[in-house]
Amino acid sequence: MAIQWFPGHMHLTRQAIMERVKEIDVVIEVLDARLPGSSANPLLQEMTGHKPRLKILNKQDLADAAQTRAWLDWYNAQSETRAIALDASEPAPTKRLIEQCKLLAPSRGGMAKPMRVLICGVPNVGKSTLINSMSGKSQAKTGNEAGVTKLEQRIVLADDFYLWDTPGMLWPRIIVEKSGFNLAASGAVGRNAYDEELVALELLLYLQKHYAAMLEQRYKLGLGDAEIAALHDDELLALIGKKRGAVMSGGRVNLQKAAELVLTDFRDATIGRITLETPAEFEAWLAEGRLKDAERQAKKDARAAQRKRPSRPPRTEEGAVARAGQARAAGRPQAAAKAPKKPR
Ligand SMILES: Nc1nc2c(ncn2[C@@H]2O[C@H](COP(=O)(O)OP(=O)(O)OP(=O)(O)O)[C@@H](O)[C@H]2O)c(=O)[nH]1
Ligand SMILES: [Mg+2]
Repeated sequence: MAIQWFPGHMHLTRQAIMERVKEIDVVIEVLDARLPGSSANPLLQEMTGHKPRLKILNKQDLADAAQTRAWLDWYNAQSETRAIALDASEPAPTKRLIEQCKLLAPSRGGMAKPMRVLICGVPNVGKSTLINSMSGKSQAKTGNEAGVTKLEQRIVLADDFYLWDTPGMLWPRIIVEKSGFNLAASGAVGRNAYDEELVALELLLYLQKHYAAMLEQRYKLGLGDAEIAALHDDELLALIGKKRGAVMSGGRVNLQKAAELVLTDFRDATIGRITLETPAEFEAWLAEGRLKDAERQAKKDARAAQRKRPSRPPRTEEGAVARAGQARAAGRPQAAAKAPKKPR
């Protein structure tokens, strides 16, 4: 099951960003520090890749600190990319961000050439919250669900520094299946676009492997790391449901309720500070996703070519003469073979 969510307002955002980016000096791409690779929008890269860009690994307070460092090192080792980590508890990120923007666009500044910055990223990643803490006012609407900001909004940070808040945007086809799951687990996908149980199971699969001790700590399963890792994800979800009282009459575990509990516990870091992908893991998923996508495209092209090909070979004069010969040999009357008329 691939998770896809690209509602109408995202189409409009895509067009708005394409227009706006022409007059922008720096693009700030807000990523989720728990899933930096999966929350990097390839569409955005395509539309804004020619502009200086700063990546912010936001919500670092929820992510695994060691993994955030690994991601920052990975990004900052790439040419033309600057990345910093941030979270909403930083009281005044403005100074740090303005410094970074000036490094990226040194010719901008002053009333004649104000710095124009576009803030974009996937839904619910904290763009509007960041803008509010930068401006020191609640100018942009925020909320803990995907799709709060619906329209682009300009915020004047100083006479020579403008920011544009944009609605969260995903992309029309998420080819890395794991990214769809991670985005849904983080809260970047609309509630009706995914199955909570499947997303929770996929999340548990990763946590079993990388954060088993945290699962034990949170859910008091009475199991060691290796035992947790060896459980089937279905069994683990049922066990968590039982421990947390998600039980229906008759004693059966309510798996939907258990899934919701796990997702909420992950989203607010009650399980602990967790990152769902390393740079190497993400690169491997991306390579696999691209391969599958190329195979899918090749099959689609082959089907289209088949549809275009005529079902019978076109009738040629030589073909008709040959068919007439075959009919004669078979003792059928020649008229049945419908030999072509000779030109007069
Ligand atoms: N823990 C934590 N929560 C954050 C942080 N930044 C934002 N949030 C919360 O994340 C939720 C989404 O924040 P918004 O600023 O509305 O996100 P957005 O990117 O503007 O979302 P859309 O407008 O839907 O695209 C809110 O509940 C914020 O309080 C952060 O650094 N850490
Ligand atoms: Mg917003």
